[in-house]
Amino acid sequence: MGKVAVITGVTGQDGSYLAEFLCKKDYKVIGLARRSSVNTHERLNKVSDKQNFMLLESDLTDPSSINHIVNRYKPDEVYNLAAQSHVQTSFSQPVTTFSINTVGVLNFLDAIKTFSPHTKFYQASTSEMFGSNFSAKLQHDGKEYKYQDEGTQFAPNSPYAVAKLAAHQLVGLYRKSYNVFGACGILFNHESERRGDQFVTRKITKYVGDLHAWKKSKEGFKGILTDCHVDYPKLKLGNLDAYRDWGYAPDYVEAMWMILQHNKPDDFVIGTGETHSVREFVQESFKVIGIKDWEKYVEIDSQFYRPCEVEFLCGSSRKAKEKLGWSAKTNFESLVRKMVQYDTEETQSN
Ligand code: NAP
Ligand code: G4F
Repeated sequence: MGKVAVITGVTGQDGSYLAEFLCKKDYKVIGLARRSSVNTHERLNKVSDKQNFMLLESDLTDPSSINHIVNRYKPDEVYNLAAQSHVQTSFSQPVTTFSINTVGVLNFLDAIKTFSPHTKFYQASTSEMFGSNFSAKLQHDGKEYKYQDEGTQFAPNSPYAVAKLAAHQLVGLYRKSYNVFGACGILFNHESERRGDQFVTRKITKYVGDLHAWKKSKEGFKGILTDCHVDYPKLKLGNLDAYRDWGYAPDYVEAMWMILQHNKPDDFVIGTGETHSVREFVQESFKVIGIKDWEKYVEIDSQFYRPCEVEFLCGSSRKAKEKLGWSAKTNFESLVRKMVQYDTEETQSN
């Protein structure tokens, strides 16, 4: 058996892909999940019966459970992916968000310092920490290219981002003060067939999948959907003009692993370098099922606007490419197609 890795947030999108990735690399994988009154393990179908996968109950906000796990298993690597990860929720639940996203990280860092100083720690930092800031350079065609990289100043615009920035800086502090191998991946938005449906991409692709099924079930359906008559509930969205750099989650969990294999603890921006608006995501999703006049199906609803927005994100991963050999493999169009196709399929097995 290879190294021992602990994954917090293993029931989430990234945690489940990372568990599969590390199991294939012959790690002994210990996934941590908090107690729930309902089953939250549906994303773990592909690893739950693997001999080298084990699921333990633990809540990130409870130091005794974290101390126990770090002390008992003394893992080679910890991937801290657990979080209250929904930005809008952080405005209505700021204290919970801080408790999980900052204090939870501190619980782990301190446990490593005290019980297992050799353990390498990966922290799931986020492009949200940049808030409204970006860097810019002039391209050959005279146009300005706006991006964020490791040199861009942080200016968080939500309780979520402030909490994540505090955690990011705590990792740096434990690295500097106690020599803990703590590294952060500053990941830009990454999506997949397993993305939670509160996030805008999956909300859109699930709607498009359901609409497609409804259209198909209608009498006389012949294939391409050009019907202009809409008598189906509308898709309610907030700000369509925000730009995000959307990548594919399985590509990104590989970057997490590469970050911990680097010869020193460091921070890396992980993104595709391409940015699209929410509007473009909607348009592209409807295009997959043959609908051009998508506006007919979409309604703007102010409840999905945030008190403070991040308008533009586009990650330059030059450092990750040079030092880790990582770059995104999946482009925007392929990502949207994968998600829509999954949500239009009757048998879903991803
Ligand atoms: P996700 O699907 O929302 O998963 C979050 C995970 O955290 C879930 O397994 C959740 O468990 C767990 N969790 C929440 N509170 C917990 C607690 N108190 N104790 C233990 N576990 C807890 O998020 P994701 O998209 O996979 O993202 C993974 C990490 O990367 C997060 O830290 C997120 O903030 C960060 N990030 C994500 C992106 C992105 O675009 N996906 C970009 C940058 C950074 P339950 O199943 O019980 O809810
Ligand atoms: O899908 P979102 O909720 O993702 P957001 O806020 O960018 O956060 C995600 O990515 C971060 C990395 O940058 C992660 F750290 C974080 O954990 C999470 O994974 O919203 C994307 C954009 C926003 O501008 C939002 O205002 O879509 C806009 N939007 C418009 N209508 C909507 C909606 N967002 C949601 N969730 N729901 C809507 O109806």
